[in-house]
Amino acid sequence: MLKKTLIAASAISMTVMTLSACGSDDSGGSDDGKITMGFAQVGAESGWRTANTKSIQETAEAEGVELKFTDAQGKQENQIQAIRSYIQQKVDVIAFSPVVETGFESVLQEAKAAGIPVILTDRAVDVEDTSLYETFLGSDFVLEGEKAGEWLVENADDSDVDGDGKINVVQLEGTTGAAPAIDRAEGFASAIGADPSMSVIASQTGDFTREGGKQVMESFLQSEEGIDVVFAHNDDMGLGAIEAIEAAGLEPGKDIKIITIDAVKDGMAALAEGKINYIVECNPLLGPQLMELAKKVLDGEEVPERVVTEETTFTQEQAADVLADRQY
Ligand code: GZL
Repeated sequence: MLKKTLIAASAISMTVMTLSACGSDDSGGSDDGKITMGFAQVGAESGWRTANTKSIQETAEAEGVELKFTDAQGKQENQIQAIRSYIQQKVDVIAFSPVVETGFESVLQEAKAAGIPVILTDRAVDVEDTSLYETFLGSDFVLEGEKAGEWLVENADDSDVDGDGKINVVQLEGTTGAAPAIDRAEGFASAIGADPSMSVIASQTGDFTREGGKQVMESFLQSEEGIDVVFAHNDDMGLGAIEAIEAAGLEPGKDIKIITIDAVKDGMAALAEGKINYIVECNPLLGPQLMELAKKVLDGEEVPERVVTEETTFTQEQAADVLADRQY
């Protein structure tokens, strides 16, 4: 199947439809002709994930897709087990957000052998054979990291908080091995490379959780001198860092600048309050596009290899303007 990349509008106008199973005769989809989808979710580690799960569950409900849903609690073995159970149940289509990039090859081969199409959402897998999945729906994480780094380079003057001529950045990484963690770090590093006064002096995973971000930031405040900036791979770790910075008697957003990614409500509130300095949006509302892609795949229609969600960025002033209207 010829595939291509499609930059999808952030909100594809969607007619609500009752998606009907168009798989092969022996597909184990529900008897009443509705599509049966097996979805293996990463977990419930962050505000972004909660919003992502809500979008998928609500859209399935609205569009008459029978959704079998599992929460892997951040464990790859649980995701693999869930996918295997969907294969045994002969669902019409499987979708999941791979907790990490590697280690899914064999279970994807089992799904292919069973004739069940797979759609990747949110996070990508690193596989040789891209025919193991139909399409990838999600963000360009490298671009998200670049946007964060470019803002810092553009705002370098007032980011050298201690005035030593160097801008020392500590990085709170997402889950080790996860596509957003790998790619956001890559994009950020490439962007700040433009300014020789900037460097990442310490970097450690906080596993995308608020508690993880707080604990790692506490250790950085003990071990590192002259921290000017925190770059957190998601809002939740940035919010944890705020707690650690305040507990150390410092003012987040002023004594230490903070840049995060996601733009969930709690992050946007902290941005509007001045405790975070800049947020790069990562859109979790993938439900409508996922159900649309599932219908196309089961109808045998051509789908793009990659559907990249459109996203924006927010300054403190912009956050104050949009906070009341945020959907997540
Ligand atoms: C990004 C997603 C990341 C979010 C985190 O698409 O995979 O996982 O940035 C979430 O908040 O935990």
